[in-house]
Amino acid sequence: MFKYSIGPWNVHEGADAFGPEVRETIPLERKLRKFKEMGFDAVQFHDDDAVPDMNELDAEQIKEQARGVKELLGDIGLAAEFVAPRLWMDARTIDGGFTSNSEEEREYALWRSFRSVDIAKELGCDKLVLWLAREGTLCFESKDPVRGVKRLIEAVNTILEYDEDIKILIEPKPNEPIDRSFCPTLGHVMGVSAASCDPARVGGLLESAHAILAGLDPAMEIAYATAMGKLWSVHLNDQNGMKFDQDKSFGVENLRQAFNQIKVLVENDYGKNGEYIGLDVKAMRTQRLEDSYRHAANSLRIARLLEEKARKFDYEYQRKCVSERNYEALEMYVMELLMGV
Ligand code: 3MF
Ligand code: MG
Repeated sequence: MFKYSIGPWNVHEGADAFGPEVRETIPLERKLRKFKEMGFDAVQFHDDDAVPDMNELDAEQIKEQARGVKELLGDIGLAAEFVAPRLWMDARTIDGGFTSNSEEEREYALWRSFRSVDIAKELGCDKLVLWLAREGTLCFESKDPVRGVKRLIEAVNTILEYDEDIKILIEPKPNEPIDRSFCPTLGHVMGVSAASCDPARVGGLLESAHAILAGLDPAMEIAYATAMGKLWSVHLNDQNGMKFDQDKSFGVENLRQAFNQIKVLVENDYGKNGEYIGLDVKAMRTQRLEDSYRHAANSLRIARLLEEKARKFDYEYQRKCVSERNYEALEMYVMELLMGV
């Protein structure tokens, strides 16, 4: 059985690019207690989910607040999986953090990353996730694209040097909010890892929707990073084609693709080193406050049901089909398995 995680941002107020919030903000502690009740094992944090207004605090004050969150987690019975610096919200990161043209802004991005490492250690986890939201260009000619990649690698190295235990998981996404990312897919992440000063501490987090936005099958991305020994977390969700990032409930758009993501994870004993299956899902904007968790519950149920299906996959029949090269029969077997007939 897999262990599952989720982030406080997955219980969302519903604001989008064209309209304001439609649901009230639920306080962190209530969200955490609800996650536990729903069957989650761990929580994923943005740095300022754990320590709000951290820009106003010094390093010691930030650690102290993080210790309070650790106590709360202990009390509820949840682990912390990772911390991610929220590098895309500040006026200083409008044009990227690590790859900004401004030295001052690059320094701010590193400051937030160091503080995120501090928070992670206080929360008892050794994983830092970098979703490189604005590390790319809106206007191609506005940044030197070669230097951009090199700056990203330098930032990764600086964070690795800041703490000898921290592991960096890059969460690639090809676009949105930027147009062209310096690190759009897990293949690129593997390159950054190899070029870093300590490749053993740089891996990836695959988000289904992000792979689909790159025109890739998330199950193949999961397989690729697994083959490299670098799949250290996942954000399972779903996405209806190449449009805005939807963070739909896992499996609701493409059940077979969802099944194959779980199948690859099952086959490779994902979780054997303590990895969690993260669900990075958002409720539809239509939903009322009392339905703030339904999408998360649905995703968890779908993931668990697919886990069961994957565990009873008939490999003997699969081998027979493969030996006869009868892939139509194999495909129909998968469809019937998923349709429950
Ligand atoms: C954006 C995302 C983010 C990241 C999160 C942790 C809001 O497309 O997927 O979720 O997962 O910030 O890095
Ligand atoms: Mg994500």
